[in-house]
Amino acid sequence: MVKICVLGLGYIGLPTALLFANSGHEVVGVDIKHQMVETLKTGKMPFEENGFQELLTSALEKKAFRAESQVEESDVFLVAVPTPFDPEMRMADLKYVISACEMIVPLLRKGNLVIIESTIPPKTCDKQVKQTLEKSTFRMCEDFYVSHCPERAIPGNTLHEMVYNDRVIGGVDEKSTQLTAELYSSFVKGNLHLTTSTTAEMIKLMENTFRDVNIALANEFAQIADDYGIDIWKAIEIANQHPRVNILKPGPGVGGHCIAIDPWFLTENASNSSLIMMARQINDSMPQYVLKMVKEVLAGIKNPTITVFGAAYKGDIADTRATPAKKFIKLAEKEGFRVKVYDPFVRGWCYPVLELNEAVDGSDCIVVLTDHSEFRNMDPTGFRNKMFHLNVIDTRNIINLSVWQNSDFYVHTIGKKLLKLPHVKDLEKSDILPIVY
Ligand code: SAJ
Repeated sequence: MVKICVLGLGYIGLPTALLFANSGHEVVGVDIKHQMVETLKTGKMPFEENGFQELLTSALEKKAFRAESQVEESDVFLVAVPTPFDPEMRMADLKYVISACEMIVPLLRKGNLVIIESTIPPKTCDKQVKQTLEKSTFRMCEDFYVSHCPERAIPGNTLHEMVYNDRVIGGVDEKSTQLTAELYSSFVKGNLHLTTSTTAEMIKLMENTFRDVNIALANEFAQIADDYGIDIWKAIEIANQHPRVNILKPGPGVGGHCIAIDPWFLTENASNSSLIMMARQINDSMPQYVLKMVKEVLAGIKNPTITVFGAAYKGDIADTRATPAKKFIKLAEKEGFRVKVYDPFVRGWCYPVLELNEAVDGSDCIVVLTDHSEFRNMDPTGFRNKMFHLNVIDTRNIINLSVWQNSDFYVHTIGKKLLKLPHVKDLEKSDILPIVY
C-alpha cells in the first residue's frame, strides 16, 4: 500500500483517486474548490456518472479516501488538474499544472513519484515539470521520479474505460516508468504500454488529433455531398464497408474539453502542422454551416424562432464544455433569431434550458444539435399544434425520418439534400426561396 495524493478532483482526478482507494491504497484527494471538498466530505459525488457514487461510498467505508484542501506528504503525487487552452496564443496554458507542482515542492521527499495525468504538450515533463520540482533540494531521476500517464477515458463511460482501456505510461527514466506501471497495475485491466514521457505526451495528443482530423474530413464530405445533392450518410455507410475505410460522422462541430483543444497543444511549437490546423478550422466552422441551413430553411419568415434540441457537446451526457451549441446559439441570436433550448440532461447552463413543451411552443424550426437517445425515439405529433412552422434540421441524422414526416414535418439533414420546399404556413409560395437541404 502506498499513500497517494491526487491533485485535482475533476472528471478524471476524482474517479482515478477512487479507483486507487478501492485497490488497497491510501488516497488523499485535494482540490482548491472548497465546495467540492465539502460535498465529498458529506459522502456525495459533486458530479454524477455511472458507478461514481458507489465507488465513493465504498472508498469511504474502507477509510481509504479523504478529500482535503491542502496537499499532504505522500509517496506518490498525481496531478490531474485542467490544462486550459489559451485562445489568443493557441497554446496550452500550463498554469494549473505548474501551480500543482509548486504545491508539491515543499512536501517532496527522496523516493517520491510524481505522475502527470493532465494533458500536456511534448517535453513538459522534461522541462517545466522538472524545473518546478527542482526548486526543492532534490534532483529528478536521482531523488524523485516523474512520469506522464495520460487519461484516455471517454466521458459517459469513464469508469469502464479507466479500468479496461490500455494505458500509456511514459517515465522521464526507466525507474519512473516502472514505478508508475506497478502502481497502475493495481486497478488497470488493459495492457500497460511503457515508453518515455515525451512519447506519452505526444501519443495522447496524436489520438485526439487523429479523431479531430477525421471528424473534419467527415464534415467536409457532408458539405460536398450537399453541393452534389447526395446522401452522405448512405455514402459513408457504403464506403465504410471497405476493409480499410472508417469514416466518422459529420455533425454541428466538435465539442468537449479535449478534441477541440488538444490539437493546438501539438501544433504550438511545430514547424509544419497545416493539416491539423485546417481540420480545427473546418470543425470550428460547422455551427456557421448549420446556421446557413437554418437561414435557408426559414428564409422569408418574419421574427423567426428556433428551438435547439441539445446543449450537451455529445449524446446522453450533461457535459456542455466547448459545446458547438453555444457558438450556434450566439450566431443565431446575432442574426435575429429568437432561440429556445431543450436538453433532457443539461440544467443551469449559460442559456435557459426549458421544458420540452415550452421550448417548442411558437417555434418555426427545431435544430437537433446533440445525439441524445431521447431524440432518436421522439414522436413529434404533439408539437404540431404548438409550433408555428413544422421544420426540423437534424445535424446528427438521428431522428426517425418517417415518424417526423408522418407528423407533417419538413426534415432537413446535414449532408442529405432534400429537394422540397420549406413548410411555411403564412407566406405566398412565390416569397419562398428554393430550399437546398
Ligand atoms: N463527434 C463527431 N463525429 C464523430 C465523433 C464525434 O462530430 O464521428 C463529435 C462529438 O459529438 C463531440 C466531439 O466530436 O462533440 C468529441 O466527442 P468524442 O466522443 O469523439 O470524444 P470526447 O471528447 O468525449 O473524448 C475524447 C476521447 N478521445 C478519443 O476517442 C481519441 C477520449 O478517449 C479521451 O479520453 C478524451 O477525448 C480526453 O479526455 O482526451
